[in-house]
Amino acid sequence: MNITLCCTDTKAEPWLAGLRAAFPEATVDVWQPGSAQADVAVVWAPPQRFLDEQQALKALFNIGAGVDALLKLHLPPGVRVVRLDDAGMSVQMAEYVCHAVIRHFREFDGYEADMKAGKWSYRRPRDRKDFAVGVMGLGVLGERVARALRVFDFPVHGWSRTPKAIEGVFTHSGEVGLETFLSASRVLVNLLPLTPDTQDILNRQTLGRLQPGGYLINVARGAHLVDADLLALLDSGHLAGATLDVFRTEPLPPEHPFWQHPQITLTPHTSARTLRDESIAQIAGKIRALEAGQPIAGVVDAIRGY
Ligand code: NDP
Ligand code: OXD
Repeated sequence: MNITLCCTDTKAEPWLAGLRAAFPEATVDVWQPGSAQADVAVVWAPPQRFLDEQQALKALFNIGAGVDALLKLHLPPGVRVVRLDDAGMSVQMAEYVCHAVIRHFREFDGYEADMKAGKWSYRRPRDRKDFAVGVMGLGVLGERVARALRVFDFPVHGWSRTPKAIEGVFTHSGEVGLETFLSASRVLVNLLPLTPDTQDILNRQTLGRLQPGGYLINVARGAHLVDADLLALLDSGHLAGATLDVFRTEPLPPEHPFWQHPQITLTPHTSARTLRDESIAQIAGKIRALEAGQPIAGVVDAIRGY
């Protein structure tokens, strides 16, 4: 077997060492223009030239959960695109989202500012019944996040394309379920994949349906959010704030108004990082399963877009 590695923005050497250790019998190399044809590729943001040259690939393993960037490229015919299926990401996402929800709900930013100013003062406890959290996307990450929020007794709503049942979570699905889902939610967490159906889904109309004092947590993709609509809803007072981990352009350009906005908390696309050892173990297991003709989880449906 011939395995090729093509990772833009990621150091290739440790991945190469891990894959070589997992496949001592195979040839595992970093792709260079003109490299030999490989059977399997492990990629992050590969250039189109890589795919144009590697026309014999049977499987393309993405070292991330989102495949939106990959699906914009012309892929070799018949290649199976496989996304990372948790591999240590869902627990990180649950930590990040619970932290953001609780920080907002308990007004910890306000307390931090008070303490820095030498001010000892209390805020009136808020009722968590008034802080229903809506999780958009109930896949590998969204379901884990919804379950984690339930541990803190927040009312939790979830929205997916097809109907789901998750204990303790009010579930909604499809276009018909969207309006009820949004109007039941005060805090909105986005964990949808970026597809033609979900691009710009966080806009004036949808965010405007959240309960007054709404709060947005976007941890999926920047292109889900219409930036100007978020700013307008913050200015109007309909939304109380936002925590954003992902942006239309990354790194976020220095002149972007999000940087200085007092009601926006930013992090640099770090809510759920790809963990190398877990990812290599998962990918190696799937390559072995494919070799043995067994089915694997995480194969992307290119028509559906995720
Ligand atoms: P999954 O594919 O497991 O889940 C996607 C969920 O979204 C499913 O529940 C699916 O519904 C739902 N969905 C898709 N399209 C629609 C639609 N049109 N309407 C309603 N629901 C829809 O993805 P993951 O949970 O693994 O990851 C989600 C996204 O998180 C990734 O695509 C990526 O963009 C982002 N991400 C961000 C990271 C970060 O660090 N910021 C890290 C990792 C991922 P159904 O169940 O019915 O199919
Ligand atoms: C991913 C990401 O999709 O890191 O895995 O955003």
